[in-house]
Amino acid sequence: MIYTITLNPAIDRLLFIGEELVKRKTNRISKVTYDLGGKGLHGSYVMSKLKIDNLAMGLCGTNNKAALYDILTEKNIRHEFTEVADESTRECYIVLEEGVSGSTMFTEKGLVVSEFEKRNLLEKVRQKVTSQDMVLIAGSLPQNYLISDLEELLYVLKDSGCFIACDLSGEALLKAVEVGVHFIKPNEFELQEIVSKNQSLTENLEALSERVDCVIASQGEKGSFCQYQGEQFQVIAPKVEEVNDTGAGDCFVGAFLSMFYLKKPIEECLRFASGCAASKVKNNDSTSFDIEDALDLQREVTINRL
Ligand code: TA6
Repeated sequence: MIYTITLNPAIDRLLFIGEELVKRKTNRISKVTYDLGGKGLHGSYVMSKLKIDNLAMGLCGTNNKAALYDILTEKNIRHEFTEVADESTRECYIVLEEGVSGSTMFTEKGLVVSEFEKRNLLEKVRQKVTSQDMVLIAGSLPQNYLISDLEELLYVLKDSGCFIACDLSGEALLKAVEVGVHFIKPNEFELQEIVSKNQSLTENLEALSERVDCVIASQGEKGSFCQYQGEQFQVIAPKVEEVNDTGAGDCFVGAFLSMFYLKKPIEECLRFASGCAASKVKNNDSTSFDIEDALDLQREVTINRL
């Protein structure tokens, strides 16, 4: 079983602007749509679509829980959230400009969580996770969820003996490395925050791999680098027409972990994940990708053993 833990989920509000965004001008919104937000939930979306048994956990606000649960039901995501009383799951805003590839994201800070609710989540995790499981913790932390809270959660997982994957950033990512989780996937900005500026990417990945079994440094449309079992791989992503890059990294993580969980060879995991992420950026929402398209696109992925 794979569990995903999204400590600070979101409802993404996608704002479509009819033309290019211009400062000091009234930029009219031509369309508004909603999608799932939060990196762990995106992972669960991919796993569910690939028919990998998974359960989405985490924290969510009671005020608008129906809106979040409706999206999860619509996307066939099995979930068991720890509810945070009198709080709202945040909204994140994704701005898409007509004729401009990519997107601009504005994220709210999110939940304020009580000690009681932190404990409830911890207990739920302790009761469910076993050594056979894989757990993905992904996304930002709620406002008063401290690094020490994350550390406690990571040690509960360590004690269970499960495989721990983290898609975190900043201090949270540093803590995950310090604790010695099994997988991390920093993007180029997140990597810069935790490594030495004087070393090359190759050296930094090697150094991180002393504590973390599988390290993937993602580089957007260029692809990624992976360090695993003493080997390094460069993954060159297929060229596609990018519409919305939001969630592409999450799609990669969800697809990679699904294949890894099925014990597929590392190159196969990387190739398929790269195909899924490339398919994702062709879609205008935060989550959609097409499995057939991903299978086609993975043939265009180049993997170089370094
Ligand atoms: O990666 C995309 C996404 O999960 C969006 O759906 C959006 O809600 C945002 O990231 C949340 O990011 P954060 O790092 O604040 O958890």
